[in-house]
Amino acid sequence: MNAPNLVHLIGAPTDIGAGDRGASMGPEAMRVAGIDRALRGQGLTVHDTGNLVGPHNPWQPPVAGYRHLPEVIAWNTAVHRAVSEALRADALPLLLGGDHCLAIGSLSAVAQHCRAKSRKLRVLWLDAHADFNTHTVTPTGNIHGMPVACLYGNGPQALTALGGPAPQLQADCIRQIGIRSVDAEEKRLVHAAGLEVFDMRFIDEYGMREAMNQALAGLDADTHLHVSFDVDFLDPDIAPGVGTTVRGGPTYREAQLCMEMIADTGLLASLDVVELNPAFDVRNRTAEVAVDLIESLFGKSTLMRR
Ligand code: B3U
Ligand code: MN
Ligand code: MN
Repeated sequence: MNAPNLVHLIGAPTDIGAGDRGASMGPEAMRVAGIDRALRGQGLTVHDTGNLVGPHNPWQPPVAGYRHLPEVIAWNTAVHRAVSEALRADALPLLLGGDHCLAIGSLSAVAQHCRAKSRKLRVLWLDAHADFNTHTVTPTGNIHGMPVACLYGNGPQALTALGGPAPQLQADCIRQIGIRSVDAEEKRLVHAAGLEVFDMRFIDEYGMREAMNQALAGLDADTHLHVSFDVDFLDPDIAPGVGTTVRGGPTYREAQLCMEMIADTGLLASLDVVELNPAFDVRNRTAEVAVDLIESLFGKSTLMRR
């Protein structure tokens, strides 16, 4: 099956799982930076479904290891519904976050769809962080640090079972790329779960090309490829507009190659773009870089490509 030609833009204007306010402005910043025009330029049909609606951010401290759990559940329920609807319409859901807790709703819809269609699923998690914390080990209680754990069945039932009985993801379907900030206890959990991680040490030693070759190995025409793009994946020099900058991330060129190699598979079938925080940005530059990279992810190439 070829990648869909129709894209559903789904705005989720919330910072409910984050440690800073402002990711709620992400969807509008992406629109202002021209996401719609960029995708149309790649020959895609774009349907902007507008913004989902959910509870406001009450900005309260964590309760039993979770900050804003009821609100996070409400937002993810809405995301799950919208992403499921896009997939049913044979469209490619492009979730405009919002913080990374929303990947729980998005990926549980994708995983459910793949199970129903007997399709294989590969997830590329582009991030500075592993997002594998649980309520017992989290240093912050912020649920944007927990989506991968939830998708592996480790979290509150209302989140782990959004797409049917947990776990939504099988242990071997995810590849994490660009990781450079993992909490001490979280690290132990990542090792115990056997996640395949291409951290910055790997990218420094072997290069982005080798990391992506390995991360994309074993795909076939029947694989649904999902990219969860946390904008803090990028080096803060090119992407200051995120809540949790971590120095030493992929450069513009490395990020471009990463996106181009994904595009070359022709298998991209769903996408999250999360953690863009215009409150920390400079003249919307991070949103523009994100749009630029997304163009490459959807196949923009220079003359040199054969
Ligand atoms: N690991 C830390 C920090 C963090 C995770 N994801 C983001 N920040 N964006 C935590 O709070 O769990
Ligand atoms: Mn993340
Ligand atoms: Mn991150």
